Amino acid sequence: MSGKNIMITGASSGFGMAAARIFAVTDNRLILAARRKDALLKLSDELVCHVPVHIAVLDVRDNESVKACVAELPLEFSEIDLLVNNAGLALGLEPAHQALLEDWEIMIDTNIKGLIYCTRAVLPGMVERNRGHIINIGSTAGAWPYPGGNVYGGTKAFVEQFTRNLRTDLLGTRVRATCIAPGMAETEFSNVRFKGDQQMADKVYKGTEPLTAEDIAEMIKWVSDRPEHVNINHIELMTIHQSWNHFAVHRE
Ligand code: NDP
Ligand code: 8X3
Repeated sequence: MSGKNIMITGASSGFGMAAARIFAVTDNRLILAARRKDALLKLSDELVCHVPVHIAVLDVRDNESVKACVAELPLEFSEIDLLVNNAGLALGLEPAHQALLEDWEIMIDTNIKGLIYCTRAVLPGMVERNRGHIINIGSTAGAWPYPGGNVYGGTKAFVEQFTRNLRTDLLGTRVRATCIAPGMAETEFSNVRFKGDQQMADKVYKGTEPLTAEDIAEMIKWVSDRPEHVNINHIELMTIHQSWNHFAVHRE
């Protein structure tokens, strides 16, 4: 099979948009999902001269919208071969005792519940056809703690372990599951985290050469292009400007 039906959530920006561009090649068909209709339309206009594109304006937190989107896909898009569960966000960097509960709820609803809604909507068809691939976007924050990472890191740890558990449930099928865990990458991510404060967002990347959205898109494509009997379980990547820290010690 040459082309694939590829659904990418969070395609209006960052990794998702770069992945849409990299997959806009011969015989693929793209389903691009996000909340911002204008950004999706603009991207669709750019890509539709290369491949068929279906845009899905939806909030992944709304399970009814997710189910309807998948159930009502035009016939040529309806058999999804690859789902890239990428939609997600961090909100705030305050310590746990000061963070806003509402921010925590939004991260849980998006990064965990949204991801499982999309998975649950698409997976039965993949299992029935005995082919398909779910690529979940985790984060280094899911494995490595940092101050203020509290619930964001927790949601990405969920993505990590959920991906492993998916593959164990899928054993005996030819449906693949992968978690890609990037470190810091310059996208709209920090602007969203700091609620529109671009100066704060810029500080995150200042003096470094962060990963780019294209770096992650290339990784998604590479994982997806492996022969069908090869399941990449997990990939973690960072810019060479980032590493782990030593244990922190508080001294009186
Ligand atoms: P961006 O902010 O650039 O993109 C996030 C995308 O998610 C947007 O397209 C946004 O679309 C979409 N999205 C957010 N909430 C929802 C929602 N409720 N429903 C539908 N779509 C939604 O960030 P990145 O590209 O960097 O982030 C993509 C993923 O990668 C996220 O899961 C993030 O946690 C993860 N990640 C990011 C890293 C980084 O440093 N940038 C590193 C590691 C992981 P819209 O607003 O139009 O809905
Ligand atoms: C995004 C990377 O380090 O801001 O997941 O958590 S980080």
